[in-house]
Amino acid sequence: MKIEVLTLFPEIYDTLNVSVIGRALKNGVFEVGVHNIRDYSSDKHKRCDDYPYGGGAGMVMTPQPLHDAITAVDPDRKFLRIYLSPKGKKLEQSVVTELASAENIMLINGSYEGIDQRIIDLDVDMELSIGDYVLTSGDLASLVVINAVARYIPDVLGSEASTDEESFSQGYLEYPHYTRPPEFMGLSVPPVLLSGNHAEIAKWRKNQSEIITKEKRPDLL
Ligand code: 4F9
Repeated sequence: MKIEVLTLFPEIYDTLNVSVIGRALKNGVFEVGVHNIRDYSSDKHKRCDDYPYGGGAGMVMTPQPLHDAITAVDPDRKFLRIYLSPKGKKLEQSVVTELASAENIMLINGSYEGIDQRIIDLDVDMELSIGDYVLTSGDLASLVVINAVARYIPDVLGSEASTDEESFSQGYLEYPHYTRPPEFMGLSVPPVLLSGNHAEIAKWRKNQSEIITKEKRPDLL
């Protein structure tokens, strides 16, 4: 998979070079290209924002640098072009797995009050929100999308890790985990997990998933 990111703050994406995602990028398991929208501004001061028509607070990103960046990076419209916005479709695990099946994804990041609507009308395939709150730019949302999607690319997670028993994968929250020691600060590991009886362990985990989901997220049931 190739992900192209358009942003005014390319340094934010330096954090992609650490941990699980950093290892996958270093190994070429997938690719992320980061492009500075400012480089495409034809303004003599490289400006990318201007006052909103109709008045009001804040600035709006002008269409020219965005349109030129988008069409330079994706001249043949091979990318699923996503604009990160609180007005978008809400990101959830089912959307993540859908996106993971795309070959090419472009993440377009607005700053300030947002981008000129004509860019959304002309150049964007999908608006995506990571939740009902406002950020200073779409970039942290893009990092969330990259991280969540990358986990479904083969070879990103080590062979020990799996996406099919975790929270949301079967419509339930995941069961609790324990490791050594068997007793910590007076709290014991549930004995069934030490029993070696795999059928009983599976039954306990399924039951725990149901109890926890009912208690914490009844909306999922
Ligand atoms: C994007 C918020 C996606 C939530 C973009 C300001 C945003 C956002 N999900 N906030 N710009």
